[in-house]
Amino acid sequence: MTPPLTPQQVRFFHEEGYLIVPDVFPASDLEPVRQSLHGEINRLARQLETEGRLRARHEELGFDRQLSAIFRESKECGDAIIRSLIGERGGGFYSREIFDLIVHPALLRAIAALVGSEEVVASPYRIRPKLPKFGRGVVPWHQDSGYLAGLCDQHLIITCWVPFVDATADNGCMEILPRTHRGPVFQHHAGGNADFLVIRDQDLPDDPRKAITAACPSGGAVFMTNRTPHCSTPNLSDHIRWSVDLRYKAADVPNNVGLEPASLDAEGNADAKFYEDVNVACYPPEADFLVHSAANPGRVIDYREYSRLRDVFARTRPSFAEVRAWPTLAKAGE
Ligand SMILES: O=C(O)CCC(=O)C(=O)O
Repeated sequence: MTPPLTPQQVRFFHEEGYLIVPDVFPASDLEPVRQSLHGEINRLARQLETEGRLRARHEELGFDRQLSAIFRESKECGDAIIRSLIGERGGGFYSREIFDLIVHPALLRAIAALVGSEEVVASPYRIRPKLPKFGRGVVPWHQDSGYLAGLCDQHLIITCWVPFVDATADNGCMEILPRTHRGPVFQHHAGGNADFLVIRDQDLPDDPRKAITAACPSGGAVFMTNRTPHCSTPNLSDHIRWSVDLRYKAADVPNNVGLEPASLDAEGNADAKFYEDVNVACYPPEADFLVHSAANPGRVIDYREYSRLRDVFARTRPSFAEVRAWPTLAKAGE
């Protein structure tokens, strides 16, 4: 069993705003997730092939290269697959294997130590296939709180970034600006690269040249706070830099655990009470769920309940409070 985080690691996280743990679990524990994503890519590719939009599935290239070949053959098909995996306003692909990763005991032990609570809530995650030389894979400087409701700014929400390949400067791992996470949520702008939010260099709390390169081997994880500025760099390698960023918090941080619409009409509109209640969550459009509680084990969710909940939220029309409105970046010359 992987040893729990040491007090030194926990202290480092709180002082620096991040922690890289190279050996959270054996890299082989990620194989089921890789296979489940690969299976989904093949399913989507087969569908596009049947519709006559894709000539070949390129399955023989394997998980680390197949999507690039699809993209080279048809940008439209590559985009369709990536959109389906990542989701639009959230959602995206989920599977039992991804759920098993979210509730991996070694990860939950680390999260409990970092949030200082044994009751842990998991929040929406994002799958990131960063293709080689793929402009949209480059994520500009931001704090994750930029994407979350302001009421959660002063709470601790952990981003747990798990690579499915060894993440290096060459294939576009993240960069992190240390010791800058105790301040406010800095000025973000909408309309950064690939429409991501961006903190302009002049609005960063420190010189971006002081950033650390957050390389992390497969089997490890990069933990950050929601106010830790970070970005990710281009993939200059010949393979896809797959990763997922999972999110966790202590159970007393605002959340929508246990909330769901009393009813949904044919268009997916929920009752007013649901929207009122759910809008106190850090990210209302997606479900939070309890993943560890010795105090309330009966409320800890299993995969069946998780998939039911995801489907309910996916069918619910987005009548959620504006999570955050940032000004749009001025174009050059404006
Ligand atoms: O995976 C990446 O390249 C960027 C991840 C990121 O920005 C995040 O997890 O907030």
